[in-house]
Amino acid sequence: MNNVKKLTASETSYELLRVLSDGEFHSGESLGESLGITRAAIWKQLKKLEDWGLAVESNRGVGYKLKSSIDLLSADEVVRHLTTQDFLSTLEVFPSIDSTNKYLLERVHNPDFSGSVVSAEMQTSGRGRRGRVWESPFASNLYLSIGWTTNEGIASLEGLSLAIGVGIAEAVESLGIAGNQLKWPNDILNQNRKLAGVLIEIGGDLAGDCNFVVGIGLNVQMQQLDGEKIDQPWTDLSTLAKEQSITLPGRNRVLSILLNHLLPIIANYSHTGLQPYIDRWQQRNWTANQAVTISGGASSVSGVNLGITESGALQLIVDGDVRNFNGGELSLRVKDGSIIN
Ligand code: BT5
Repeated sequence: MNNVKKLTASETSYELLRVLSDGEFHSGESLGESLGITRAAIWKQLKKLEDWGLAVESNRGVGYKLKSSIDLLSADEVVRHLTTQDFLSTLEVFPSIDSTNKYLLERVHNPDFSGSVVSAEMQTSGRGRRGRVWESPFASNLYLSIGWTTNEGIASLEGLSLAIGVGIAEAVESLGIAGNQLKWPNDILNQNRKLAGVLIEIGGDLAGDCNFVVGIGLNVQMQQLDGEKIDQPWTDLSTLAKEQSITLPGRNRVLSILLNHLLPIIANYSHTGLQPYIDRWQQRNWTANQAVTISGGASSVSGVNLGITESGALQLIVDGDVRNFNGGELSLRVKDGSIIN
């Protein structure tokens, strides 16, 4: 078995939160003792938790508690359930980061870049495509990036975001959740609500080995208030589990399951290409055989959605002709002409 470097950030505030994560009262004295700091220092650390959007209740003479218990990430826990350790070099978990993709893109020259995974409880600048924002509230969802290197050239990665979409959908289905849909090129929906997104970014020098980062945001248990900032319908695993009467495992377990599906796809993609994933993608094609509009910049074309080609292009029937589209975005045109992103 591979010796995976596992690192869970050991910031004092994160350690403090781990003690409080049971949702029970803890006295200032006992918190100070378990962390080896003074009571005054505890108070300072508690303020930091508020920056992460967490409400801490205090009761004179009793101590401090969180509003409710919280399921925190742990690199050890994730690795415990991994069946794909051999693909992994490092797994890092942070309480807060600007963007997990940005973090790995800044480390493409690290010797253990290929096979490195980074995950965080929250992102302060979580990114989507074209400068869009990925809402990333604390300890609610999964935000992760996987770094990899291929010497087969950038062309060998064609269609990878579609294969990743299949991997995410299958991971979610292995939890017992049905009804996932794949929206070309990179969204995972469930009953027309966005559950997850994928952002693949290429780092460094394009001439030599190709270093890339696969970023995934998967909603697990997002508060309504956080979701209000999202300008399209969204959902999360806990809502789906409730709707489908399923018991969901904790976030660490979900993260392991996700990695078990995605690491082999990424590791082998330069050799397999999109071929093994095409049918699995088509089965989940959102708006299959329906009228859609594809838009890129100011221009847009409408046609009937036939699904993807072998190279991962979207195929539409436009005015009786079959046409392939490689860039742009898909948006569904509903009968009254309004657009759902
Ligand atoms: C994506 O972009 O769907 C790619 C999202 C990738 C996020 C991951 S998190 C880990 C890694 N590190 C990063 O910094 N990013 C990656 P796009 O197709 O452009 O979709 C963005 C749109 O999705 C936004 O404009 C919103 O409409 C919607 N959105 C934002 N946050 C969302 C959320 N948490 N759940 C569902 N939809 C969201």
